[in-house]
Amino acid sequence: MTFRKKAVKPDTFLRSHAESIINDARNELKNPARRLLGKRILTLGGIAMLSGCDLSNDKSVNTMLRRISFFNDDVQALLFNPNEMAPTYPESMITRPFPFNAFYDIDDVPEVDAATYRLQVGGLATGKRVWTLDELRALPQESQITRHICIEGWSAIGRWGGVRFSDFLKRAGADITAKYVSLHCADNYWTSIDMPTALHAQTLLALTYDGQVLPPKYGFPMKLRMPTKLGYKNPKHIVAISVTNEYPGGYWENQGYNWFGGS
Ligand SMILES: Nc1nc2c(c(=O)[nH]1)N[C@H]1C(S)=C(S)[C@@H](COP(=O)(O)O)O[C@H]1N2
Ligand SMILES: [Mo]
Repeated sequence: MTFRKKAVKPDTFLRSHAESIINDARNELKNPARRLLGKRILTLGGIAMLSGCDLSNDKSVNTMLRRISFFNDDVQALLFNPNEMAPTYPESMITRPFPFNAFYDIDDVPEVDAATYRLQVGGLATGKRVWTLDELRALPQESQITRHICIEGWSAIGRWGGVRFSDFLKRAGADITAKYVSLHCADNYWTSIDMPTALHAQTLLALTYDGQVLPPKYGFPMKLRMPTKLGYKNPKHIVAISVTNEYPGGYWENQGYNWFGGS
């Protein structure tokens, strides 16, 4: 298996990842009334309760994180709680500048033309199949401040605004009993997600970053923002969405990254 960017050992990932999560946890655990919430914040999948870690110290958090990384996709899917929200943050905690990442350098970010851009909807959907940017902008918008966690060992908090993906899927007449939604990007990157995550209340077709039109480096004209999933599951520059029962894989997933990739 060949990685086009540096492959990071799970250990390295977990160590840096653990640090930010432990910080969140400490703040949450200070207030006993919020203990349960604190636990849920740490789970990245609600598995803390099942793994028997009390999450009161760094060691148990690390143990849990290690266990998460060995869970397979089916178990993760089974444990996914559609009603569990990823933590949100105050504006003061936004990471500035927000990091850029892709399988290429920043100079090679694709330029998508707003006027000719079309989002194609394919597969198991009976509604509108071609969307312009203006049509997407005309849908009800919401915004969220959440943490993006990259498997290469960094995390950052940002603010994204856009259309709730479940809302979009309903408008597109998607068959929400299908297993997968695949997402294809202008740079030929692609990924795919499970339907429960597609329908999660925090899954957003993001058109803005920090109140501005989504800049090219962060995925213009549109990315799928999922705070319940790791960075590589958050595709930028999406040009086509497909609803399907056939496993679509993904750019990094096909090179060994865990498919479920989240909580
Ligand atoms: N189209 C596309 N989307 C992508 C990627 C990519 O290379 N191409 N990289 C993924 C990875 S690994 C990360 S960490 C995030 C980085 O998003 P950011 O540049 O907004 O920080 O984008 C994800 N989505
Ligand atoms: Mo990433």
